[in-house]
Amino acid sequence: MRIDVLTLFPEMVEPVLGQSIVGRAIEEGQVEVRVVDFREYSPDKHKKVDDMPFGGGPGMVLRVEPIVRALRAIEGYETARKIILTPQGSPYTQSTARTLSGEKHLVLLCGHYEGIDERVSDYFDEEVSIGDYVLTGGEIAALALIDSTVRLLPGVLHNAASSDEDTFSAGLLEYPQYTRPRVFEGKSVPEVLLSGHHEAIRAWRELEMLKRTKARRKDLFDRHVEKRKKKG
Ligand code: 6GU
Repeated sequence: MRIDVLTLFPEMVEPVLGQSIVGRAIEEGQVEVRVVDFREYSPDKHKKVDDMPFGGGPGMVLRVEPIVRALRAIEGYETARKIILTPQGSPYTQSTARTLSGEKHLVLLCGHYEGIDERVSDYFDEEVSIGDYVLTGGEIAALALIDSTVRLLPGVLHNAASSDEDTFSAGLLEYPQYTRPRVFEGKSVPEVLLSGHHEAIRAWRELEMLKRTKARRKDLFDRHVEKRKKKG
């Protein structure tokens, strides 16, 4: 997979990509990420990338020319899946990550300031938001999208079972995990996990997933119950 990130803050993105599982995937060549500072594509001599909104109002708006020029400089941009990161986008979910992990080439545009000139959207396929809160820019959202997508690429998670057991793949939150020591400051690991009784452990974990999901994510719990009803 190839990923191009269009941003005004490359130094917010680049160092993060070198770390952990994504860093290793880049080193191993499973993904190639390029970070492009679209300020370099501003057509004017002051390299201005924003301007006042037509119609008035607070803040500044990202101009269309630097973005479209930077996009057109990306090799193969025509066939890439082109995504704008903005709080105005459709919600990003694990299912979006699964879909994107099947793409050959992604282009991610990080918005900033009050917004992006609406005409930019004609050059992109979709707009995506990572949740109902406002970030100062799309960089952290782009990193979340890259991280969640790259970990699903074949061979990136060396333990293949681990992405199938993900929280949202099953539609439930995960069960609680424990490791050594067996007792810490008087807090014991649940007895069943030490029993070696595989069926009892499986049943306990399933119940914990349901309890936790019901308490924390009633929306996911209700959907899970509906799905089970339909299956009969
Ligand atoms: Cl994609 N961008 C910004 N600026 N804020 C966000 C977001 C994106 N998703 C949630 N909040």
